[in-house]
Formats: sequence, C-alpha cells, structure tokens
Amino acid sequence: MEDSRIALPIGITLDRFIKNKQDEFQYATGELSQLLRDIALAGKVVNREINKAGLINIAGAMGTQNIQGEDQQKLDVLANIRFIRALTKGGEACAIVSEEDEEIVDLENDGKYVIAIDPLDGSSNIDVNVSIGTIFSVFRRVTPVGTPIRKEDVLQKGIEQAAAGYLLYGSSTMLVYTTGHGVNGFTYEPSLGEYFLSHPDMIIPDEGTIYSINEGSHNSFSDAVKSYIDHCKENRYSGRYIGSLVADFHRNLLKGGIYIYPPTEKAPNGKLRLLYECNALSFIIEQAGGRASTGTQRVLEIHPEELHQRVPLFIGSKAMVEKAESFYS
Ligand code: AHM
Ligand code: MG
Repeated sequence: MEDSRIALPIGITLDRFIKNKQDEFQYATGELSQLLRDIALAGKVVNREINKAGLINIAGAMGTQNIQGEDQQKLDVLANIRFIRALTKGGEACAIVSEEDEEIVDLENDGKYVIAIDPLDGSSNIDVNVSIGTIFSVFRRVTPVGTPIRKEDVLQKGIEQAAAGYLLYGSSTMLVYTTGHGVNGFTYEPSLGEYFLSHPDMIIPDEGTIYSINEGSHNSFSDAVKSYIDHCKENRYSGRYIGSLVADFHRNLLKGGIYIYPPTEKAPNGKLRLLYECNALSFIIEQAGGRASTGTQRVLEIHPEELHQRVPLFIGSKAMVEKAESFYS
C-alpha cells in the first residue's frame, strides 16, 4: 500500500503537489489529478467573479457588462456555468449533479468520474460580502464508460468517494481537498494566480469549544438536540454561526468545534443535501480525524435514494459529535 502522507513543504504549488502525490499512486493514470486541476482552475474564475460582485451594479451602470450579459446573472448560476464548463472541457468527468440543476447533467463523453457539486453555497451571504464556498465530491462511475449515465452512477454511498473538497472564498481564497490520504489546504495568491500549500495534513482537534447551529429554530429542535445545546451552554462553549456551511466548517476544522443542521419543523430531514454538501465534508472531516453523523448514522454509509436528498448533519470534532449522538440513545 502506498504511503501518500510523505510530507511536502509549505509553499509548494498545488500543481506540483498534485504531481508529487500522483507519482505515489501505483496505478495512477493522472485523470483524477487533471480533474482536481480543472476544479481548481474554475475556482479561480469564480473567485474573480465573487471579488467583482460588489461592483456589478456600478459596472452595469457604466454599461461595462459583457455581451452575453453574464455579469448580470446571479453569482450562483454563474458559478454553476463556470464549473460545468471547466469539467466539460477537461473531459475527465462524464456527469455532474449540481444544486443548480434538477436532473443529472450527462456530459456524454468517455470520462470515468461523476461529480456532485454545490457551485456556490451560502447563497444568503452572497449579497452581503460574507464568505461563501464551493463543495464537491468525486465518484468513479459504476456503469461502463461510453454508455448513458444512470442513477446508480450518481447515487453512491459517501464511502465510495474518490476525492472531495471545497473552495472557501473568504478573507483569503482556499482550496481544501482529500483523495482519502489525509487533508491538505492551499491558499490562493491572486497576484500570482497560484494556489500554495498552506495547511498540510490537516487534523481537527478531538475536542473543541465552538458549536455552530441556527438557534433561531430552537423551538422546533428535538429533545436530543435541545439537550446537546444545553450541554454546550453549561460548558460555556462559544456559539459561532456564519450561515455559510463551508466557512463554519472550515473554522471548526482549524479550531475544533461542531456544526449542526438538525431536523426542524421547516426542514424535517435537515436542510443540507447529502450528495453535494454532506458527503464531501464528511469525507474530509473523517480524513482529518473528526466525525460526521446524522445523529444516529454515519453520513458516509447512507445509500442515497434521490439526487437532492437532505439529511441532518452533525459534523466536526470527534468527541463533540459523539457527545451529541449520545443524547439520541
Ligand atoms: P444554500 O445551499 O441554499 O446556500 O443553503 C445552504 C446553507 C449553508 O451554507 C448554511 O450552513 C445553511 O444553509 C444556513 O441555513 P439557515 O439559514 O437555515 O441557518
Ligand atoms: Mg448549498
């Protein structure tokens, strides 16, 4: 078995990092590496659009939007277009499931991989200059290459992911990903147009003192969730909730904490989507030594039944998630 946790120095570029890691996989053909590069590139383009977001009305007023009027489109729609375009051109992905599209997008090529993506998560934060993110999962297709995509190519358990990651468009833009051999984080340097390794082999503290949940819905939480929140308060944990999953997740990954989106009256199965939100972050958190559950079941073992299926999510520091789960039993 190859050991892909060979330390690579901080400051190495994403391209070089991917190349080095690829060399360590015995049978690597480079397709997964290329796929990650395609996503990273689309991330740069989306990052540029996001940075311009506040200027759109000004630019519009100046009449400088492009011919297609794309600058006028909503950013989440635009991000979807950018990622689908990059993945289509790259040729490694044969199908995409996106939060923005009702049905599977069949790219009708010979690619081996299926992507589930939330192109721009945290949509309520887009207009108010708060961090947002992109979340993606990569699966190998299970039906023969070259045939039409089928639901079973897409409705796979999270444990089958070949890779997963997120882009965080925050005070810096970061790409964090795993291929099942640890988690590494890269920070984007916009003036050089490069991602550099800044957070090698990320590990979440086993315990933490941050809990992140939308407490406005407290009245509709189950007794188990209410009891866990009481436990957090009794222990004087800090409540931190941006309402942008990637940002809340990333902070807790670095500092130790738990993010919860439980069932509520409005969202009886929770709000977050299994295929392109929960699975990817659950793969990452487990690779970083943390835990992800619905409260009663490991997220990565859920067999999805629908493309846009929602599940409750308890994710973060291992001991904290276990404690939350203990209130269910
Ligand atoms: P979105 O995919 O429509 O952006 O919704 C997902 C977002 C998450 O980023 C965030 O954690 C959550 O919704 C916040 O929901 P709420 O406002 O109900 O707390
Ligand atoms: Mg989303």
